[in-house]
Amino acid sequence: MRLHLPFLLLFLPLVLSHEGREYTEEDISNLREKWGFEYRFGGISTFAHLQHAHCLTDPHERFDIAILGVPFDTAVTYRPGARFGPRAIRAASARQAKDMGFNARAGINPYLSGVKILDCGDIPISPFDNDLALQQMTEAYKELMSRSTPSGRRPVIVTLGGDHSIALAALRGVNSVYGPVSVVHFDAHLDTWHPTKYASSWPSSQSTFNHGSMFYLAYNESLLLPTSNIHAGLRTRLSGADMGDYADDDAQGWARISTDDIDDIGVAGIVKKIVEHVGNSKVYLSIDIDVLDPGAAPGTGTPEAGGWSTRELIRILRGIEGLDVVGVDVVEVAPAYDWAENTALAAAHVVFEVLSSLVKKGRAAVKVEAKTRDEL
Ligand SMILES: [Mn+2]
Repeated sequence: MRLHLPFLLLFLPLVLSHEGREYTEEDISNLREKWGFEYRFGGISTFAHLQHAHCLTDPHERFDIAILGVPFDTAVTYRPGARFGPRAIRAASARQAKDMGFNARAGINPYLSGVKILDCGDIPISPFDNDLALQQMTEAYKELMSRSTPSGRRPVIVTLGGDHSIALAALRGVNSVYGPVSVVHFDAHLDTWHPTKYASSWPSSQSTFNHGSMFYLAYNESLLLPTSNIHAGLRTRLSGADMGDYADDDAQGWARISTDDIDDIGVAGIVKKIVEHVGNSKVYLSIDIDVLDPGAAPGTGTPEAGGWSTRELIRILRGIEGLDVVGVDVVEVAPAYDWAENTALAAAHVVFEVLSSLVKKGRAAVKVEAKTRDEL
């Protein structure tokens, strides 16, 4: 140990000379040529190796699409753990990258399209106080939705959840720009439950905000269009001894596609039903990963047996690529219950499909605008 100080002093002049080294542009270009790449399994984990920016604190960083982590899971009715969803989905997206990102189904590479997609990091959210957490999420969404994209529009935020309750804050953000929107909701569960359906003799204001009631709350805040919302992939048990939950859901303006419908009307029938139902309205796309069968996605908070395969969900998402989507979430990935990254991989791929659709639709819109200007 005593030898360390003299030993270090011996090398001090060498260290100082390195600190003082001037790098030419050629030196830097050599360094970049040698080290300026990442293997799929290397690098700091952002979604699909996208550029990271702390968008909430840097209003000058412009983007068309933001990947935003919302690590919140203290509003769940069963298994917690989705606070680790964003980092699991990012890790599982590692094989997605610019140079290997062409989506053959969609005919586009969302990462080589000129559309600026940033990984905006996570919203810092209190795990101790859900009233505060909802306020923090709401402010964060409204802040990011108020930004202008490079082409002067409003950005689309693609959320990595988090439990499903975060959709309330995301819808408030979307509402601050567009007013009420349609919701296309992939889920095994309704999530329109009146908060009193969760029995407690200790009611409180915070307990009304949970991951099975956020669309009920959104309806009561008039964030949804009155009749153009639709669930897809339902197979939940209902409360009580009748169809009362469906009646409540009807009253909130929702249509329902059950998991079993895929056997009767197929992927094409489901796509048709969704597209016809929401029409040209602005759409918030909310994807609870528990819509998938637990065999394909075990890492989730409230698994329900007998769900769709990942392939079926992907094909349905491809089918609805023309919808006017203004906000997206992929939620309820809880990696502690996952098996070999199955759930996180499914979520990462679902995000890839959604990004492909957003970019395709966005580029089409840009082309239309350009043509109009030329004609003038
Ligand atoms: Mn849900």
